[in-house]
Amino acid sequence: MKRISLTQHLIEEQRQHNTIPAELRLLIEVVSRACKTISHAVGKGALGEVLGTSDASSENIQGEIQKKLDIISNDILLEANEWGGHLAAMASEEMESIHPIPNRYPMGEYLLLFDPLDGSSNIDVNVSIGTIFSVLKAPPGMANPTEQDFLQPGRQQVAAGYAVYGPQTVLVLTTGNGVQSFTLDREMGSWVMTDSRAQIPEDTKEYAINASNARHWHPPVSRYIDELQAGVTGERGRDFNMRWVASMVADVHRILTRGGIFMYPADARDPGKPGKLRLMYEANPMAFIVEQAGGAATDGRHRILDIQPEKLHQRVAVFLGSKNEVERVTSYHNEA
Ligand code: AHM
Ligand code: MG
Repeated sequence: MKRISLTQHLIEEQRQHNTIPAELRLLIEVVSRACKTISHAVGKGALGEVLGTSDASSENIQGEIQKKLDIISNDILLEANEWGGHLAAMASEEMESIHPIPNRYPMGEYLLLFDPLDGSSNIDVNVSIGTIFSVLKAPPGMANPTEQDFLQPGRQQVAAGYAVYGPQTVLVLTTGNGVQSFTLDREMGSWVMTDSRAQIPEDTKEYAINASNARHWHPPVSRYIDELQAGVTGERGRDFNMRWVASMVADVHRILTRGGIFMYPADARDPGKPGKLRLMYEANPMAFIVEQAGGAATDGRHRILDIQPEKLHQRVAVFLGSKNEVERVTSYHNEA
């Protein structure tokens, strides 16, 4: 088998399609290197004394208790990306405000956003977790980056990806020309392309939702799930299977591999809080990847990539994956 490394892929993309300027290539290489370091820390588990919560008082901006690995991963990404000269600023799910590049380093033209370790509830139980990232261009003429500069709709992303730390460590990437996957060769320390064009089937018999919230769901979600659960004798005329890892990276990775629909809807608990997932760090990068693989992603009514963000840490309802299912549940919302 001819092995194509991440570096070779990026250079060839740059040559053939001109979609990856040199600075963006450098940025992606640095992020992917940071993911290797995080993968290593994750893999050590209790031996590296990296499990558990950081300390009793440590909460992130969302009011969630931070795990040691959340903080370690955040620091790894910040340190790796500060000095390369390709970024103007970063923003993270784990930090209240944006992180401008320190004055001692040159300022580049990109903005990097990340969820350093997604699936925090799975860290201590040895279940797949991951890193999600999104890259935007800084607005032209920007001098000192502010939060406002990050508030661009997801369709303006120039790259997005995730690394999933599971039985294998896999990096999934899009720069707007399809979706490629790279598996970490742990002995060589290199990313090797293992899928050059991921495609999500339009139809599926598998869905993912946290069903413990069923009593809070809005009617369009209940209607859709009831239909799936009615199985072969119901309206859909076939059985559907359910999977829920509770790490978005792992659930999305399964969908990218064999299809499915992933849902984290808004519900009746708190009308001012639309869903759990964050638009800028989770929904946008995943929506970009899913669309590039032939799938669809909506908030129940609108395309996620068209949402104009109002806040850095904004939450959003998410329905993504196999196109025909996403369109169906979206139509139920729009009829209601
Ligand atoms: P996190 O970023 O704090 O880890 O939260 C996001 C995670 C997603 O990965 C996952 O889909 C979801 O939260 C699971 O939520 P729940 O615990 O309600 O099932
Ligand atoms: Mg997350």
